[in-house]
Parts: sequence; structure tokens; C-alpha cells
Amino acid sequence: MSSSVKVVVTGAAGQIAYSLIPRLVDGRTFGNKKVDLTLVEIPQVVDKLKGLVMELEDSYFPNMGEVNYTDNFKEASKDGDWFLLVGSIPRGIVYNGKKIEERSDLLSINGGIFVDQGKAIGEHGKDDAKILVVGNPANTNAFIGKNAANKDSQLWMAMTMLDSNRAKSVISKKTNTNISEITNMIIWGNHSPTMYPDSENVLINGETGSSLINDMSWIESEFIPSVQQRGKAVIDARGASSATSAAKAAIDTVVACENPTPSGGCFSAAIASDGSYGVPEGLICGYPLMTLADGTVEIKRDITLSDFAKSKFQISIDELLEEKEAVKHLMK
Ligand code: NAX
Repeated sequence: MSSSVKVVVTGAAGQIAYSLIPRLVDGRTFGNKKVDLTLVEIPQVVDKLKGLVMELEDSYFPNMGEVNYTDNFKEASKDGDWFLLVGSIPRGIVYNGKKIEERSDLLSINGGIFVDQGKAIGEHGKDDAKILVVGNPANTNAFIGKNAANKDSQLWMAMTMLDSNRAKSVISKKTNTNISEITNMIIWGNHSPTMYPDSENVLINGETGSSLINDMSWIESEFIPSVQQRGKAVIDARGASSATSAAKAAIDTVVACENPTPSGGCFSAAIASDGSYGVPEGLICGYPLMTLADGTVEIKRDITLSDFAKSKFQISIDELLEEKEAVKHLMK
């Protein structure tokens, strides 16, 4: 085996993690590397992880290295290469005697968690660690975590790959094209119902959506709302939020970061804005990204946005600014 990678996963006893964790050690996500896992949960459920560890052992994954579990994030973060921050407090549960319904309460509670986790990652994670926030509100959790970590050499991302995969699936049906032929599906903005899935710059068999999909009414009234509301549709149908597709999207994001992006290509995740595309600096915003040959991840800056796209994107930027305002007490 060529080398090893340490992956820290929070929310490890949750439903996304149950699909995600085996894929981390199955030999595909990190190629030939040995994968050491540290699984993190809150004290009330950490003991459940013993069962998951047994299952991992029983699955016989040749690439699996050491597996540990803990409720101590600070210890877990030591020398982590990858952090998959899945754990968060969902809407609707009773927390400290109060039912959490408002997005502002959700932002505040989860924000507190991400201050501590960010600080630990900044102090104890590898200097070139990559962090993918899945737990919602993902962009603003990543914004808080990055600020607390205060280490620019680490890459903080929030997951928009699931939105991108959902959008690819809708486009493939509309254009009667195999999903493997749909690339460069960009999700601009926030991972929330304000996101803007870009049907103009997507490539279908190498041709742009703007040249192939001449149906603005479908884009406005079907495509965009169906991608924006897909999470809710899954909850309504399943009685639980997306899990296996979210796990697959997290793996897709890791793979996209671990391998150079083909020339002209891009993938979707939210990272800190450097002012690109007019987004205020520092906001964790959904962008088209590329992984370079040396492993660095950069924003692809040569995409043209139509006036329609800019107006939709702006709605999501405004929402990110509102969320930033709601958590300003958590910033250093
Ligand atoms: P579950 O409720 O099944 O699992 C969450 C787990 O996180 C629980 O076991 C809980 O004990 C743990 N947890 C809470 N706080 C923690 C902390 N401080 N440290 C460690 N663990 C902690 O939720 P699941 O369905 O797995 O979803 C996890 C998160 O992903 C939710 O916030 C959900 O909203 C979010 N999602 C994000 C998506 C995205 O595309 N970015 C899509 C899917 C999903 O909705």
C-alpha cells in the first residue's frame, strides 16, 4: 500500500454515515492508500459506534487501517487529513428544552458546535487538511468553522455535490442522455432552496445546456424548483432525509478533490469566496471548482453567467449574507 490517510467523520452513528463510512475504506475512494478512520459522536450515542466498528471488521476491507471512535473531537482531530463533518442538530428536535424550528436557532446551535470543531481542526488537523461540511446549514457551518480554524492552508468546503447530482439526473431525463454524459453541473450559492443550479453552462455530451435546452419555461418552472426542493420531496416520500445519495455525494466530492480535474471540467462544492463572480469575500459559496495536478482546489473563473443566472445567484448570495449576520456573535 502506497501511503495512508486519516479520515475523521462526525455524526458517525447517523443515517448518512452508515452509507458513507464503508465506502471510505472500500479501496475506491482513496485508491491504494490505507485509510485510518476516527468516528465521532456525541456522548449519548458514542457507544453505538462499537456496533459499526464490528460491522466494518466483519466486512473485510483490505484497505481499512486503524478504526477508533470517540466523543472527544479535539483528540479525534489530531493529524486528520480529511474531516467529513456530517453531525449536526436537525430541525424539529428538542434541544435544551426548546423545540428547534427556526433557521436562526439552528444556525446558532450548530454554529456553536462548529466553533469548537473548527478550532480543533485548526490546531490539530494537518496543515493541508480538507474539510467537507455536510451537516446543515452547511455553508454557514463551514463559514464558522473556517473562521475558528484560522488556518488558510486548510480547505473548508460545504457540500453541494448532492444538488449537482440531482440536477444532472433531471437534465439527463429531459435530454434523453445517459447521466455519464452530463458534466460541469454547477450549483451556485447556498445549499438551501435558494441555490441556483446552472442549466446554461452544464455540458451534455460536450455541448452547453444553453445551446441544447431551448425551453426557458421548463427551466424556470420545473428544473430549478425541482432541484431546489428535492431534499424536501425525499423527506416527504421517505419520512427521513436523503442518506444514501448524500453519502454518495460526499464520496464524489472527496474523489473530485483527490484527483486532478480533466481539462475544461469542473465539480461543485462551496468554498470561501475570494471575490470571484462578485461574491463578497469570505462567504462559503457554491462555485465551479477544479483540482489541479498538485492537489490544490481552485475556483474555475471562466464561466459566463447570463443576466437571468446572475439574478438567481444573487438571491442565494443575499441569503448567505443574512446567515452571516445571524452568526456574527460566533466570529472572532
Ligand atoms: P442523523 O440525525 O441520522 O445523524 C446525525 C448524527 O450527528 C446523530 O447521530 C447525532 O448524534 C450526531 N451529532 C450531532 N451533533 C454532533 C456533534 N457535535 N459531534 C458529532 N456528532 C454529532 O442525520 P443524517 O441524516 O445523517 O444527516 C446529517 C446532516 O446532514 C443533517 O444536518 C442534514 O440536514 C444534513 N444533510 C446535508 C445534505 C447536503 O447536501 N449538504 C444532504 C443530506 C442531509 O440533509
